[in-house]
Amino acid sequence: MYDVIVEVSPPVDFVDRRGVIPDSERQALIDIHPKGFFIRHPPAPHELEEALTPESKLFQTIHMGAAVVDASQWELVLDGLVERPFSINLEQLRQMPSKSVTSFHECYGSPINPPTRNVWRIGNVQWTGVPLQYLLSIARPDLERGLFIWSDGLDSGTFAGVSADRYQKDLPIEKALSSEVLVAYEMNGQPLTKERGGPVRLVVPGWFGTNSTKWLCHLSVQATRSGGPFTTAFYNETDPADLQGVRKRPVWRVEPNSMIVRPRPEEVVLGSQYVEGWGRTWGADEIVRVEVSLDQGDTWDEATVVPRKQFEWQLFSFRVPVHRTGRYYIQARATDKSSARQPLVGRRNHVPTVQVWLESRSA
Ligand SMILES: Nc1nc2c(c(=O)[nH]1)N[C@H]1C(S)=C(S)[C@@H](COP(=O)(O)O)O[C@H]1N2
Ligand SMILES: [Mo]
Repeated sequence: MYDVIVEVSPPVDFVDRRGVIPDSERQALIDIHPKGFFIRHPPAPHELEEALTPESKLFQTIHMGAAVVDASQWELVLDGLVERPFSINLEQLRQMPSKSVTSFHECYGSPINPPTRNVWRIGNVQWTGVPLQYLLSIARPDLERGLFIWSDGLDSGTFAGVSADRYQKDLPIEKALSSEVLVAYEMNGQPLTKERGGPVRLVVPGWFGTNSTKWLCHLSVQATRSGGPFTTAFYNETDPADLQGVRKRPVWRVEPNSMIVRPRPEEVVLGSQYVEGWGRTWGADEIVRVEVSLDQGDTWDEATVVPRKQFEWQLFSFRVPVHRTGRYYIQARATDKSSARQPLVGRRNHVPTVQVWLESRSA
């Protein structure tokens, strides 16, 4: 069930956290600036052409304000239901075995609105840092009782009328122990900026961005889910599998999704035999199939999908024969390896539509 925990000896200079003052790691916080909710929207899908999204085109989501952190004071505490609680500084973290994971990065969107509108807060980047699995192998969690790992950010403030002394999320220990989850200090080969959650953030590939705690300072193995607002009041949604619409589930795994990059919306496509294009598709599980429709879902043609490496978004391309010129509505629908498929309407991940005009070349 879990990836194997190998025995790792703690470097001698680790601070043993037993008996250390609670929350002392929060002293690395200098300020919250600017305060309050902040979204930087990504450009439209047809402008997200790069395989690896540059920093300038990657969205940002900040609930309570951006933490200004003194990197020289920064500490990461790992405690809770573990045999060897410890803390490390930035230098010690950087000396540990690191790895890079390329992953799509997607924001769930507003945790307050119902998830029916397609929101375009998506990108694909490379993260570098220490596998959380490695840090846990030093701390040695009690896997009988420790079912979750809580992560704290240094930020505090108010979001949607709710005050919180920290941004706190939780992950089931199975996900925390899978090899892709990183305690990251670089994105696209550059140190994390303040707005990205620097100096250090959690990265949870395959799961919604909300789980990737920025300005990380504390990880704690716990028996239950976290009781903070970002795991209770916000970021639980109605489970679409419950026909009564009652059961809730945490906003964790990303459902299959796709975007059409080419043609562009309202593009006039020349030629009278094919509609060609490409896009990106992603989800918690690898996407194994993308179908394209030009007739609002009556018929679907197979697109070609590039197999996934790590957790990156996947390229799909299509060339659908047509028999007339005029207006077309292009839709793309992704299916993942567990047969989960994008719905046509009514969910945040419902199929995108791009309208184009086909004109014969001689026109
Ligand atoms: N500490 C902290 N971590 C956070 C947030 C936050 O407000 N505070 N926002 C979360 C949300 S909802 C998303 S989508 C991602 C966004 O990461 P980015 O701004 O680097 O794109 O960070 C997550 N981690
Ligand atoms: Mo988000």
